[in-house]
Amino acid sequence: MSTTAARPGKVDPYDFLQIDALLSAEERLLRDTVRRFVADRVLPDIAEWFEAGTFPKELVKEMAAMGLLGMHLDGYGCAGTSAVAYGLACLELEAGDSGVRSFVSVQGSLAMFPIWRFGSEEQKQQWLPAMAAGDVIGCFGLTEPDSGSDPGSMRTAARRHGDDWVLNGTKMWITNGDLADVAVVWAQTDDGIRGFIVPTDTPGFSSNAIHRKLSLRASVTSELVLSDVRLPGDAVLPEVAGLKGPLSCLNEARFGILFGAVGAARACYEAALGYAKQRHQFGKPIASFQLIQRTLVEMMVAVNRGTLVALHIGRKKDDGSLDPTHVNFGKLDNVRMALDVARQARGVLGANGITLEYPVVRHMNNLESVYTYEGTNEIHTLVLGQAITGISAFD
Ligand code: TGC
Ligand code: FAD
Repeated sequence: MSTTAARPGKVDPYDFLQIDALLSAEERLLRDTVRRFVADRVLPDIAEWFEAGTFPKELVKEMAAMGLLGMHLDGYGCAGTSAVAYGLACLELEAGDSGVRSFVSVQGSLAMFPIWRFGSEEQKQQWLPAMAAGDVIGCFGLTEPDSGSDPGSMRTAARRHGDDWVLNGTKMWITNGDLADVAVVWAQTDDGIRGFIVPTDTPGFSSNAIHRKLSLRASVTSELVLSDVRLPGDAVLPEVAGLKGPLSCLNEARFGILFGAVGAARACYEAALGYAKQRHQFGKPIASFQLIQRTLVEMMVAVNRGTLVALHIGRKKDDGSLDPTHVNFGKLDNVRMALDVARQARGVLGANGITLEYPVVRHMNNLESVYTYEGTNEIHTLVLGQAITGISAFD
């Protein structure tokens, strides 16, 4: 019979459960490459970008060169990585800032994915290689001023005029809106909700940046206005009609978020652990106080648990056994976990916890958006409620 002796000091506080060992060498290499990029190119300037409310557009081509745009898609200039590899990239990017991960999520999972999954061969050839290369930036217009959690109630409409389509409506809270060269816009038609590829220089299309945000400040969020936007007949995505089109895209982006949120949580935990060991009060490091140790342990356990949940869901996606509701589970639990960890870390940092000198309050504020977008906490709860009871709370 073997016994496991306690080995105090032998565990790694930054990888307590040795989750690293569950990754392949290729996955670790990818993870380390993105982590280095974040350390070199994001962390030195992120506080300034956040404070100024600017997105670092200069990073787009660099992220494209690393294969991060549409990275889990095959062909058309995309890297074709596994789902887990895509998740790990999102985790590392969001350990830098949710805004950087948001850019990658929207470009790859919300703008490129619908073209890749539901587009014609001509549409794929026209748009995907340029988007993977970062030469064309995309956005995804689903939400409207009066239609958020219930996208089926959208008012934006596309009507046939001869062979053309004419779109009218307003989309709200659109990530990358002002940066975008192309928008994937979802609109009501006589055949139900359809997706349209809208070049943003089409007459009648305009975007207005949303200012005064206190969250995701290093990310562009916009209103899109479509006023008699006339598009050729082949602007519609031919392979899908109905709400399942945009909801399929959300599965992809939510998958990136359930990994990404762990990155933000990890960054907050590591900041709190480092701070607690060097900050002295009452003649000793605050890390020596039992209440602070409990807080640090709660954070550490939460981050390890969230990482395992993400990895499990990622492995299921890769082996084809994933149910979409597993993604709802991961988005619900990992984002609320990350927000909770960020708030605990902020407390450990005391007054320093409210400044941009440390990453914690920036992550905490960002996570308030992550909690709301891609389906709120309540929406994911109700989807899971339906999954386990068989009763829809939406009908
Ligand atoms: P419901 O009647 O349940 O379904 C309508 C049709 O859709 C199908 N479906 C799905 N298909 C694929 N994946 C899923 N997860 C799906 N869930 C449902 C369903 O089978 C049905 O198909 P069919 O063929 O029978 O017509 O739809 P509902 O109207 O009751 O709504 C369900 C609900 C509330 C869960 C859904 O509307 C929802 O998820 N609402 C939340 C909206 C949301 O998440 N919006 C996000 C906007 S994009 C964004 O936030 C980007 S942030 C980006 C960033 O910066 O990172
Ligand atoms: P509402 O739907 O009005 O919800 C308000 C409150 O009511 C929430 O707490 C909600 O959970 C609750 N609620 C609603 N319905 C129910 C119910 N049936 N039962 C219980 N509670 C309920 N959208 C895009 O299309 N593209 C983007 O790129 C994009 N980027 C975004 C970026 C940012 C920074 C933000 C903040 C949002 C973005 N969104 C985007 C919009 C986002 O998806 C919506 O904000 C989200 O879906 C919620 O919609 P809402 O804000 O209208 O809230």
